[in-house]
Amino acid sequence: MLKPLIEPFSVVIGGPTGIKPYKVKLVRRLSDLQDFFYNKKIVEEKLSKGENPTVYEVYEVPQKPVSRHLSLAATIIFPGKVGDEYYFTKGHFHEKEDASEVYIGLEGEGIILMQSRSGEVRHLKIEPNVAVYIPPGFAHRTINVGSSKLVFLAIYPSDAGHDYGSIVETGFAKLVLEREGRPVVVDNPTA
Ligand code: PAN
Ligand code: ZN
Repeated sequence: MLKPLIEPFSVVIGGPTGIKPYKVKLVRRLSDLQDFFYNKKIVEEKLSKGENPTVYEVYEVPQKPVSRHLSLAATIIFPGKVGDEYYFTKGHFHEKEDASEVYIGLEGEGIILMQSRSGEVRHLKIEPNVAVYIPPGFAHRTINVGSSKLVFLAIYPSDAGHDYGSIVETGFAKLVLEREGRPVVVDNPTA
């Protein structure tokens, strides 16, 4: 039987939401990331003073979660740090182990940290005119190491799913910290 046709569509890249139009907006504030930054004391201090800045936003055009579809999402990570640790996304494994992903840099400068289930770590730069391939089996987190917002487009199988729990449990083996005004990738002492 023929599968029903999905209407082709396009989005415009750029502007404050990264893509337009979008279907779903997600906002991640400091309080949502409490379990992810390594210096939990600083997070607690900020939150107790009523500081709860937006760390990143995601604007998605999801499709039905079936394997023949691809979803699009723009992520905007604002510039900032918790102590010396740059703002980042939570990071996740795809629930579907064979799901890969492509990120395309649109604005700003960042680092994508990738880590396999067996602990192998890779990191690559993301910036405008750079596309990064994230192979199956690598958890991925994006870090904004610049002084302006980092914007990138993600294209991924719609049924990939997001496993955040493993990252909370084990943490990434590396942290991206500011040292003398520059980003460095160092071992995570708490992982
Ligand atoms: C991206 C991410 C997005 C936000 O669209 O979901 O950058 O990061 P977290 O999901 O880790 O909060 C992607 O990798 N989708 O699969
Ligand atoms: Zn992903």
